[in-house]
Amino acid sequence: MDVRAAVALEAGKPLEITTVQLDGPQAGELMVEIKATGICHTDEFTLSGADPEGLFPAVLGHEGAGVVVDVGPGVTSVKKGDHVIPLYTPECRTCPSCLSQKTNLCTAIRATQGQGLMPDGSSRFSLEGKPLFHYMGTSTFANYTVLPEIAVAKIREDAPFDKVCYIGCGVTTGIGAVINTAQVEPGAKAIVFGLGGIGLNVIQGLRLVGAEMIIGVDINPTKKEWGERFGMTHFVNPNEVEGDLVPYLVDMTKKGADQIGGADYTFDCTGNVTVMRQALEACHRGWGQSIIIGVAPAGAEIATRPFQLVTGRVWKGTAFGGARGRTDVPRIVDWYMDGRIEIDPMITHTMPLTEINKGFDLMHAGESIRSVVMY
Ligand code: NAD
Ligand code: AHE
Ligand code: ZN
Repeated sequence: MDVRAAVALEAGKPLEITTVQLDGPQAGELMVEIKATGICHTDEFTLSGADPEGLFPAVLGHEGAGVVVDVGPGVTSVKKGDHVIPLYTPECRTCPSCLSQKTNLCTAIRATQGQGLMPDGSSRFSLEGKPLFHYMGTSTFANYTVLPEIAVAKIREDAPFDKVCYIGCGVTTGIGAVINTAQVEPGAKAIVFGLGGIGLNVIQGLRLVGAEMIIGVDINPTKKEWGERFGMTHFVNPNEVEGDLVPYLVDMTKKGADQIGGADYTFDCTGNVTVMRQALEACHRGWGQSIIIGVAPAGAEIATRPFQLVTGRVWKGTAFGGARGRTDVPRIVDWYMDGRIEIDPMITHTMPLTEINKGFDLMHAGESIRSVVMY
């Protein structure tokens, strides 16, 4: 069938809004009418050519919400009419990773997903007879997409698509990094580097768990007001700090008898490897944990003196906030619907698919927190 899509024809070029062809769902798959999709920095990372796994031409997008319109043979957990959020981290519940209960990184379909293909090794999307690659197993920059059954979370029907699509990546990643990955305790001191669509959700996660000190760090001064809106207690613009940033941050966290200083938890939400080092080194000696959320370009590597780890600092990473999508995403939707977490103010811009490139321009200019395309 014909569907409308924003196609990434090649790296570094704006998306092309056009009609593409989508084949129906095969066994174990379903078709979803996407009602809304957020634009995450990771879409821009891949479109820019910085992603070592990036494939072109492809239908990008991984932060969607929509309605199941067709199911293939053997699909049992969802039916036509169900409201769903696509999952770039699926949850099969049977692979060794899912069964380990130690990770959310389901491995059931990761190999084909990384090749831009459905689990049977083929693509459902094509343009003028030539296959287009899927992206992160979701391809939400199309008004219809096909997904494996294990890659959707069924959600309640009263949840607004144009808001809960953000739970498909940004909200879950930020809040999950706090709750699942770092397991931050009440009273903790935390530093969040990068106050964009992810960092602000880390901040609201820290507020949710009762962190006492929440320092936000961003080179964009407009982010001070944004951070404070969600619970940040202190703001630091590295460009306004005289001398090294790390000792400055460590000093801020010194309190009472503890004159060593350093945060209990730090979060990198920039994807910049220099910032990742600062985040680790701003942790408290003996126990501070630094969580890497940002994704870094092909070829980039992190570095620090091993002494930083010898003296008890811990470097950890997180994908999708450690969330098991089919289990956790419906609960996060409930938290939003019950008013426990905020989403609406972070969605600063909405646009039709025809204007999706404007969403990328707003991100580049640092003017948006989240842009959402409404189909
Ligand atoms: P964004 O563009 O909305 O925000 C990035 C923020 O970082 C901006 O406010 C920017 O001003 C700030 N920044 C840039 N350089 C900085 C520096 N040197 N020091 C301090 N602040 C700086 O991006 P986003 O959507 O919030 O995504 C953030 C990162 O997280 C990206 O790398 C994205 O690809 C990644 N991400 C990872 C996951 C995951 O599962 N691990 C999920 C979603 C996004
Ligand atoms: N393909 C990149 C890495 C991209 C990456 O790490 N993606 C995150 C999600 S970012 C969402 O906005 C992720 O889920 N990672 C786990 C995985 O299995 O991809 C690269 O560097 O190769
Ligand atoms: Zn994302």
